Amino acid sequence: MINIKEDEKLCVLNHSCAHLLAQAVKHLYEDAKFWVGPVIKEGFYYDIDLGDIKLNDDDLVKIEKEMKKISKDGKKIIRHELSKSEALDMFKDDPYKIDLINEMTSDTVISCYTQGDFTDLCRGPHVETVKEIKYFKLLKVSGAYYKGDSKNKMLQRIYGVAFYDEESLNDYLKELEEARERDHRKIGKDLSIFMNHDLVGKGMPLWLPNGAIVRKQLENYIYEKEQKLGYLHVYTPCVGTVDLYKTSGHWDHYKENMFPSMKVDDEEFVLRPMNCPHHMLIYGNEIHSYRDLPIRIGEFATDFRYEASGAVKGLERVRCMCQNDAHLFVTPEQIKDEFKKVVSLILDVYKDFGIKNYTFRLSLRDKEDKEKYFDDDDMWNMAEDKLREVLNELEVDYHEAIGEAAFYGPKLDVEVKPAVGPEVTLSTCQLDFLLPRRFNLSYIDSDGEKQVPVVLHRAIFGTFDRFTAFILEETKGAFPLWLAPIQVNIIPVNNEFHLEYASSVKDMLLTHDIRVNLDSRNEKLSYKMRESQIKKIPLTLILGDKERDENTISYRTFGSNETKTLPKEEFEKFVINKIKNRD
Ligand code: TSB
Ligand code: ZN
Repeated sequence: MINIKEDEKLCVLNHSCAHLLAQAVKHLYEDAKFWVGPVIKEGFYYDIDLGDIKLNDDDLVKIEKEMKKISKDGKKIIRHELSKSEALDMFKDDPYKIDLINEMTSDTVISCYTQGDFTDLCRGPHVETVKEIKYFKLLKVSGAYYKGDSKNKMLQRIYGVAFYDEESLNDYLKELEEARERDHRKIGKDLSIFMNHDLVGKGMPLWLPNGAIVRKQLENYIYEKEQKLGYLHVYTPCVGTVDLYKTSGHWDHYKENMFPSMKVDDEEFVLRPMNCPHHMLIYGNEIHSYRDLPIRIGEFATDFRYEASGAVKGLERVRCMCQNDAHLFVTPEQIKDEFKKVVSLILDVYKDFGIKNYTFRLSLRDKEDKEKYFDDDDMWNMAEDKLREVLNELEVDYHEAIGEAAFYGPKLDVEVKPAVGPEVTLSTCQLDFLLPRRFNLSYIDSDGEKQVPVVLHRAIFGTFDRFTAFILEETKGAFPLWLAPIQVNIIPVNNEFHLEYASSVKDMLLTHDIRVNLDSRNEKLSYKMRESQIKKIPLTLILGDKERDENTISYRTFGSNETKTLPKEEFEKFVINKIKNRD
């Protein structure tokens, strides 16, 4: 998808289009007050205060019409430069602009741009006349807090995009439409995977029965893998005391991502944002020898994070999430080997799911940011060098990103691109010399001396939430057989003659715990077959005279128009193996 920000000419046009939008809004809503209207990758937006008015899609159509009218009038866009006091006077009725002007130093050259009856404060540059802004579209409107702060007033943010020719605009809109079709929020709704409800809260999705099946399959899949690799799985509460998070350092370095605390009797709890502290305590519950290490403590752990309300998104970015988490306690000599094993596991899982489009990011600290990152340069340098070393040895391609580390250490993040919106991290593996120290953890080395273990934090799926969002988009909802909520849909050609045989096939499949639906409704065969496709069920069986008389099964796989026939027993083996092999 094109990035408007990477094309200078398109940037100017989109910026001018933001002004055109503001002018049209002012014509239609004379009390409108304007905050900022920047260009973004996908076009532009403008944040506008319309008092109590909440815009909807119909309003966007009206605004767009007005924009077209202004564009046809073809007024010139003229630049003026002013002093700070002139600017303060000119925009005296516009509190948001006054705010902007006040933030400027007195020697800044302040400029504004006028087109007909509308003037906006702006650095520019702009196109020469509004006539040039011809091929544009307003895309959506949403709420946005003034200055992005939830304590401030909610403004209306209108998004749009502009191009120099009609074809580019149409291509772009088509791509956008395709991305929306692939958006896991749409597919998740169509296939009844999850829902949200205001009474539960923002970013707190409810997994519906179909979603719960997918999640359970994912849990089983990764649990089996981790068990084979020697992980020890635990269950721990999804709260901890404030003191626990003071001990870990989250209270000092991660508080803005946490829900506020709650007092019960003489204890003060928080909903946990991470479960590492709990695992530190489990490790510390016993004395360990170097011979016991690595110790790998795993959990499907529910965590809560205060994500900005504008950032929460379907299952991809939630406030209540379940991590496929583990903390690996190792000796310094074991770091490399264990880290490599985690990377292998990530690659192995991605292969199983056919995930190909991802990048590795080495997330480092920002040395200047002493608030977010604990202050111990030696420890950081050692940890960062160690990670680089392993990545170079593994010969994986990666890029470095400053300021993306966890507060306790650098990490390797695997980044993927959702259908809509910026990249997100799926898997992560993080190196930590800090938490084991803060919890006074130790093991006895071969000389009988106490040593501090090193911890690797890792999540292969990341969270079940985000991973499900991702595979919904990757597969467009057409899950592989082993993962699908309904695996087999049986359609008798005629209920009167074939229902009995169809029921026997259903019973046969049920004995193997296969998730099967028998569609015995009195609907036309073609209708039922179409619906089976819409629901993206991997196998649709069509059973009629021939199948009943010859004890066979005719089936279609999702997305194919070819019907294949197998003897019943062979079909039975075929399905069982396909599921077993997660084919
Ligand atoms: C791996 N303590 C570590 C853990 O041991 C940790 O919490 N790391 S994390 O902060 O990077 O989160 C782990 C993974 O959770 C991320 O890689 C990402 O895939 C997923 N994740 C993080 N925030 C969200 C969110 N708001 N919604 C959905 N998934 C999320
Ligand atoms: Zn952790």
